[in-house]
Amino acid sequence: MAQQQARGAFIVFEGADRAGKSTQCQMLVEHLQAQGVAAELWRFPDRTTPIGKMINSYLTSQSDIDDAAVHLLFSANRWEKREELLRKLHEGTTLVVDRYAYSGVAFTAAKGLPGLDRAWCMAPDAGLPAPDAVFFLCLTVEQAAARGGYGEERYEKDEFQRKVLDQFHAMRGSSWRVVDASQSIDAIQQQLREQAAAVVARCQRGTSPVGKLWE
Ligand code: ADP
Ligand code: 2DT
Ligand code: MG
Repeated sequence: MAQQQARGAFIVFEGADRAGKSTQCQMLVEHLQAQGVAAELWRFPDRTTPIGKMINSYLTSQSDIDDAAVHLLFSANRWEKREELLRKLHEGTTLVVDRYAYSGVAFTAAKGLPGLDRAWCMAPDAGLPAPDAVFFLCLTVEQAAARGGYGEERYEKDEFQRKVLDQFHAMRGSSWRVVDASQSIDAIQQQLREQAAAVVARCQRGTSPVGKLWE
């Protein structure tokens, strides 16, 4: 039988651009810390590493990178953080992560390029640590548009965002909690806190080892 060990929870936020991921992640981490839960906010891409700097340069259109190659860079950016991520979880730290491999698959598959279908997009992330829960903040492109204009980054266009949303919906699995992101910031946060508390408690009991994508 697998050894039982208390650990931190691995919680991922996904959703459309401007659905409120960054706002809610930040609030959830502060709440968990105030409750005495060791918790850290992470995000992907992690733009601070050498690979992350290449990704940042691509997203801000300072460089062009082949679509397949940049997809592999986004995945490599997760693999380079794998050891630290697992160490933190096993030390008991809960990680609240702003985007993960689901964004990786959704954004590249949404390009609709020959050869880069969903199966191809999923392959490089296979075997990465799987989150204990994915909080999907669900908002239409029209609702998101009411929150103000896009920034300057690549991918921030209505038509493309619609295709990304279709890809996300096609990937919804059993660990996903879909939250109506059109509610007030506080109402959403309340629901997330309840869901997160259950996930954190389950991981603290030590009965669920960290899984692997895409098993
Ligand atoms: P994301 O990280 O998903 O792109 P942000 O958290 O950066 O989204 O939020 C995008 C914008 O929408 C910000 O200006 C934020 O203040 C606003 N916002 C976030 N959540 C809500 C909400 N529930 N209702 C209205 N505006 C929101
Ligand atoms: P933000 O920093 O605003 O979240 O934007 N992306 C992200 C990918 O194309 N592939 C990935 O693997 C990940 C994690 C989504 C980051 C942008 O990068 C896109 C929007
Ligand atoms: Mg954000």
